[in-house]
Amino acid sequence: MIVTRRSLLQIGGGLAAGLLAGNRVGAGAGPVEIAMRGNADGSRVGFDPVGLHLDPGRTVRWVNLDAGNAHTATAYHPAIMDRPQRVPETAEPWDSDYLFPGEDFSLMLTVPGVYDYYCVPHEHAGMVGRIVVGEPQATWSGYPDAPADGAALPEVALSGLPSVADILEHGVVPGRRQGL
Ligand SMILES: [Cu+2]
Repeated sequence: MIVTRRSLLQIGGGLAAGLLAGNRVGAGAGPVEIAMRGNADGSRVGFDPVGLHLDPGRTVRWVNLDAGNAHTATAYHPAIMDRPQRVPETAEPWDSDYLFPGEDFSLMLTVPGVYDYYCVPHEHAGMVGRIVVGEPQATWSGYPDAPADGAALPEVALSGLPSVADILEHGVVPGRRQGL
């Protein structure tokens, strides 16, 4: 897993929306963008898309397109604020730290599996996301809806995660964008 430092945003526009036409996002092209969106008072926030199916080795770039709020993209992992592990066992956890409006954070995902992540200040508002890397394997059984350690996420977070089946079927699952 390779992390690059966040950098100032250069808005290309419509990159995430452009993914909606396709199925699984194939290897080869540039970073796949996930927008961080929100309204002025932070009561409605989210990742868009909220679900992605990627080939191993693809880079994801979270971009804060929300003018009014800082956001993070943070792996569910015991090493980061002692949360339940919801990324593949051999994957390194990540935390983007706070991204202010216009900032972004990039990460290459190489280990196949299901990655669940959240926004530290907005998990309580259901700001979570899920990325599936590679083809499902039998060794994924029980994951991610029954983590081995039995620790549960807040209901608002669990209900915000798209199902693995939906992600595999559609490749890209758009986030909630009404009013954002
Ligand atoms: Cu947030």
